[in-house]
Amino acid sequence: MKKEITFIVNRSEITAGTRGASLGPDAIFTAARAKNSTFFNGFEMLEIPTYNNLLDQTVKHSFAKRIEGLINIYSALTETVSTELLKDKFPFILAGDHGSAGGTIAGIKKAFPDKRLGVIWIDAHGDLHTPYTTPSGNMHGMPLSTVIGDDNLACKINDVPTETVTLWEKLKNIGFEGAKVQPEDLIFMAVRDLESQEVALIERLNIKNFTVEEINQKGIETVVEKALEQLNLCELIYISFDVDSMDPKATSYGTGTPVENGILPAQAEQILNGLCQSPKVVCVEFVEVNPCLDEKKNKMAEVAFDLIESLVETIKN
Ligand SMILES: [Mn+2]
Repeated sequence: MKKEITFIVNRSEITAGTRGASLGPDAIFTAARAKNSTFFNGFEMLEIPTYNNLLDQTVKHSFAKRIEGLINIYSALTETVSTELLKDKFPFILAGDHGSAGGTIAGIKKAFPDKRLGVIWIDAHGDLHTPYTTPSGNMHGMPLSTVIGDDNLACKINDVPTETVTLWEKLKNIGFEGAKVQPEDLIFMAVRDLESQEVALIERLNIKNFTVEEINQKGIETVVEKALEQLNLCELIYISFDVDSMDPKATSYGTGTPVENGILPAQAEQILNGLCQSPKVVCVEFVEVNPCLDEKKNKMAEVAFDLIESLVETIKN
């Protein structure tokens, strides 16, 4: 693809339900250094300001916890991602929790408002909740709802206060107003832990999920081909990689919400490298490494680093 990469480091964990994901990017740097690797030397590294101090304060919006901080993160992220894209750079985001990924997507649309954007979301979770449907209020379950323009009111379980609604509407319009991705341009891979509200939305919008079973049956090459084929009409593609897409037994429990029976690291490598063969891929994000929860010392970050190293080779060449 021959693109110059800019790493964007976003040490935020305000949208997760467990603590420690803000240490994820540094755990990945540590994994590299432990191997005496000079991999990260020479790349431009940009940082997004954090609002993790909100975790020390009382929650103001129980159906959209710390949304006031997330708004600031979306603003900074849309600005940084769009600026790098317009400089013809390839933004590679290393983030804490997954909650800010909607800001990355908004940043791509800010740079290229008229281009049709496809999203490949590799994750154990659907991340399609809204303040109206969330059982926990944790916003790492909502990033995709901030970009597809559907609040899933049919599955409403919460009476959301007006002040929260105002901030939610603001969040959805940062960087680019309204829906940024059409449901048919959103593809899930390895999603296997969904709540009933998300299942209903996925069925109503007919969102494709390549399950772990399907990936195992059809093989990576076919799955990559089918995914890119579905995004045929898209001009740009963004890939969001949550490490919990992988099987915790083959990696570790070093992530906020591990789910059994995921894909293997070798499969993740093949999927990521296969997708990034497409010149349409303009941005990749890695999220949810949590070294505080890792029973195998820094294993999850080590796995993530190996994947990043391999993927960067594909993107650069
Ligand atoms: Mn996840």
